Amino acid sequence: MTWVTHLQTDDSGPAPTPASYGVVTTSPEAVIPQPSEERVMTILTGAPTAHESAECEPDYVQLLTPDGERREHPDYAFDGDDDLVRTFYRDMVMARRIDTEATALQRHGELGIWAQLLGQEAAQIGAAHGTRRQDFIFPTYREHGVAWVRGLDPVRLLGLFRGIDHGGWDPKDHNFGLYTVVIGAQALHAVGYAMGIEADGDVGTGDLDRDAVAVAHFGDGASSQGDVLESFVFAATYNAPVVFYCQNNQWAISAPIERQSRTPLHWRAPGFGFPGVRVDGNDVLATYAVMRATTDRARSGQGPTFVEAYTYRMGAHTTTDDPTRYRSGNDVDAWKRKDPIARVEAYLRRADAVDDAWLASLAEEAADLGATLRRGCHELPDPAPLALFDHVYAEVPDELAEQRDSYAAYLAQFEEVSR
Ligand SMILES: Cc1ncc(C[n+]2csc(CCOP(=O)(O)OP(=O)(O)O)c2C)c(N)n1
Ligand SMILES: [Mg+2]
Repeated sequence: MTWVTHLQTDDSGPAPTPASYGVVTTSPEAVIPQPSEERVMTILTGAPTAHESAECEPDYVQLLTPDGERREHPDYAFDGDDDLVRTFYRDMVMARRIDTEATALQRHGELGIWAQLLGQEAAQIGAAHGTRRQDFIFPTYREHGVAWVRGLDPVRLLGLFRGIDHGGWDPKDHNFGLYTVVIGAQALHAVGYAMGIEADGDVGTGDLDRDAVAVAHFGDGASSQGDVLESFVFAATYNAPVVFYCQNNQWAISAPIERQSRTPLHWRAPGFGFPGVRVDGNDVLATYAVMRATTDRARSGQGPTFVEAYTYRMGAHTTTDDPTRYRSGNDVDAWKRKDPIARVEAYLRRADAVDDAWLASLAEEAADLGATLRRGCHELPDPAPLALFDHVYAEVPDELAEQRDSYAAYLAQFEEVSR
C-alpha cells in the first residue's frame, strides 16, 4: 500500500510543491501530519485558509503587479506593445460596463437573472485575446468579456437572462459556443470538438492560421464535477488540442474553494497526464501570455494544459445571491486592492501611454454601450411560442415534429376564439 505524503494539512512550514507531492511510503500514520485545530475549523466552517487568503500571494505567473509594475517570468513573456495593453484596457472597461448595465437591468425587472463578472475582467479579456480566430471557445454562463472580444453583440447575451431565448447566437458565427448552465458539461463538448480538430488534420501542421484548439471555460466549483474530470481523461489519453481554462474565483455560489480541493487546483493536471499552470487571474498581461503559450502548445500537437486563473468574484454569484451571508468583507476589500483594471491604468499612465482625454473618450464610449444595451434589451422581441422547437436538432426527429404539430394545433384554438 502506498500513500501520498506532504498533504497540506496546516499552515506551518513551506507550501508543498507539485514535485514534493507524491512522495510515497508504506506507513500512513507515520508521515501524514494531523490537521491543526485552526485548520480543522477552517474545513468545518469553510472559511478561507491563511495560505490561500487574499492577504498572501500564491505562487503564480504574474507580469503586472497590483501597483501596475511590470515583472518578467522565466517561462511566460508578454510579447505585445502598449497599443495591445490599451486594447486590453478598453476591453476590460467595456466588459465591466456590460456587467454593471445588465445588473441594473435585472434590478429594473428587465432580466430574470444575471451572472456578474465583476473582478474577473482580466481573467477573461487576456484569455480571449490569447486564442486565435480559428479556436473554438466553450463558455460557462459568465463569459461576457470573452464574448465581447469574440465580437458578439452584447445585446445578444441578454436574451437567455431575459427568458426569451434558449441561446441567443449561432456558435459558428464567432466560434463561441452557447452559454452552458449545466456545470462542467462544456468541458466534454470541448474535448469532443478537440478530438474532431485532430481528426480533421488541423493540428500540428505548423500553420498558425490553420491549426486549431478548443478552449473549455469553467469555474473552481466545476472542477469537482464528474464531467470535467472525465474530460481530463479523454483529453490526456487522446492528446487532444484543448486548453482547460479554470477561473478560480474562490467560490461556487456559497461553497468556498476549500470544499473543492485540499491542494491548488492546477496540481490536479499532472495526475491526469498533462501540465497545469497557475496564473494571476487579475493580471491581463499574464492571462494573455499564458493562454497564448498554452493554446499554441496544444495547436502544435503537444496536447492539453490546465490553466488555473487565480482570481476573485467581487460581485454576487448572480443577482439572486447575497454573498454577505457567507463571506467576509475583509476579503472583498483585499481583492479590491488587486483590481484588474486599476493596475493596467496605473501602468499605462506611468508609461505615458494614455492621457486624460483618451480616458474620457473611453468613458463616453462605455456610456454609449450602456445606452445601447438598455435600448437593445427593451427592443428584444418576445419569442413566438413555436420557436421553442427551433434549433433543438439539426434534423427534427418524427416524435418532436409530432409534438410541434400538436402544440401548433393547440395554439390555433385560441386564434379561432379571438376571431
Ligand atoms: C450540474 C449542475 N449542478 C449544479 C448546478 C447549480 N449551480 C449553478 S452555478 C453553481 C456553482 C458553480 O461554481 P463555479 O464552477 O466555481 O463557477 P462560478 O459560478 O463561480 O463562476 C452551481 C452548483 C448546475 N447549474 N448544474
Ligand atoms: Mg467559482
